[in-house]
Amino acid sequence: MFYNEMRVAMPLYVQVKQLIKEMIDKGELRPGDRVPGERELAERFRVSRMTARQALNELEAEGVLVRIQGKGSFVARPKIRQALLALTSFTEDMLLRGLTPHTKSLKTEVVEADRDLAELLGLVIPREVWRIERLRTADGEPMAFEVSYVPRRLCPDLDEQLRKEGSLYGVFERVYGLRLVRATQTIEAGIASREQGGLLGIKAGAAVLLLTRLTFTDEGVPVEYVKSVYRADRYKFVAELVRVAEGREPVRVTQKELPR
Ligand code: 16G
Repeated sequence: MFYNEMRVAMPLYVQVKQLIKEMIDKGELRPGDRVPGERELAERFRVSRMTARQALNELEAEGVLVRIQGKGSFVARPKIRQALLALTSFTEDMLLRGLTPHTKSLKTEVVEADRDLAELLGLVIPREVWRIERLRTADGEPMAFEVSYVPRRLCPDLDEQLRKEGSLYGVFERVYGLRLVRATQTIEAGIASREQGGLLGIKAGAAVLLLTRLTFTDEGVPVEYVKSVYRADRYKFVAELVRVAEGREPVRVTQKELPR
């Protein structure tokens, strides 16, 4: 089985990995299915248990398989592929994928922005902002935990409107007539705290994606600064990159606009 022309130069564990991936691609193994264990793979493919283990370990590290202690390895569900170019809301993103979005509002309060936040949101006086903590779910599954900061003067009764509408972008656009046109976003690797893990249904210390987004209206007014924690096992971000033509300036954001 291994010694066809294509595969002859590849290390054995890579071949085992490929065979498992092919089984997934062909639908012979579906998300949630148990993958044969080390011993079974070793027997089936006539490789050592160490080779089988290495293949399983790498597939787990790549997020193709999920290992549950004492139970074995299972095919992971495909991650949500989130485009990096479009300025969309969580609600829109989930609906687009045929998933039902839901928001659990954890805390809504008015706070005084500290200096950094005031600078990002372009606030002098008053510096009052809404601080909104929300857990976002799709088909009942926790996906992200978000803390948003919105200048109070732009949205005086945001708490009430959000309770009625559910979608923050919906409230911005439909209630306050704010037209969102662009945002700067950062993405970093992180690990879930115990509290975040509890909310997101993952272990404390599991990989997460930390995002910030600063969103502007068509008049260049900063309307929201958000810090989000996304499950790294459920999300991947996808961007199309274009080579900048000679003599053309790449798109730049000013240092001041760049969220921390
Ligand atoms: C996205 C945004 C968040 C925004 C939310 C609005 C990131 C990382 N997250 O989740 O800033 O508040 O969409 O969604 O940019 P909603 O309209 O469904 O409340």
